[in-house]
Amino acid sequence: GHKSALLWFTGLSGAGKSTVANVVDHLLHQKGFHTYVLDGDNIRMGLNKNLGFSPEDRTENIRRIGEVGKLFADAGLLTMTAFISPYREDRDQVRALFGEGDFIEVYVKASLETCEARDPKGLYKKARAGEIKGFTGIDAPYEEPANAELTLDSDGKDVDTLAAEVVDYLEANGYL
Ligand code: GGZ
Repeated sequence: GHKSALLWFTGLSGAGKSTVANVVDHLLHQKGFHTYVLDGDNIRMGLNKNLGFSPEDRTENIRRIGEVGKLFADAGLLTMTAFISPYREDRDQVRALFGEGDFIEVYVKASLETCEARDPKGLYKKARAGEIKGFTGIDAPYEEPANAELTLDSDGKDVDTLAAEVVDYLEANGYL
């Protein structure tokens, strides 16, 4: 068996949080582990569909995701979450729900330049044009983690390399 834990991916829109988390999910499934990914597709479309992107709503978004992540971890799943989670205090509140070693903060680090160049949904372009207000990195803050367990260099490495680094971390630290 594996040690249930919550892998909390944080970073800018376009940094690759969801993509990396889904590759890790696939790799762990192949190794026979029970895992689950919480991301905007299954949370912001459902449980949190009444929340937007004001600072208050983001804080509530993260609080609920943290509580759901705790339930999934209690159920024995190795769970991954992929949300910008821009506020350090909000991430630390989630961390506080977990015991030592059960919360793993993974900073998917990409420069704003990289994310803007990728712009898979054209949202940065809209934010620059003023069509979206309060977009993270443009006119809303992103507070970098101070003590992430793992930092992934998304400017310099491809998704498969980053996913392998996460799996290596889990193996090296006795989670798998
Ligand atoms: C940031 C926004 C915004 C604003 C819509 N700011 O690339 P995406 O599309 O799929 O990732 C972004 C996603 C962020 O939702 P999160 O739940 O991760 O945010 S937070 O943790 O801050 O609550 C982006 C889209 O939603 N999006 N408006 N204003 N991202």
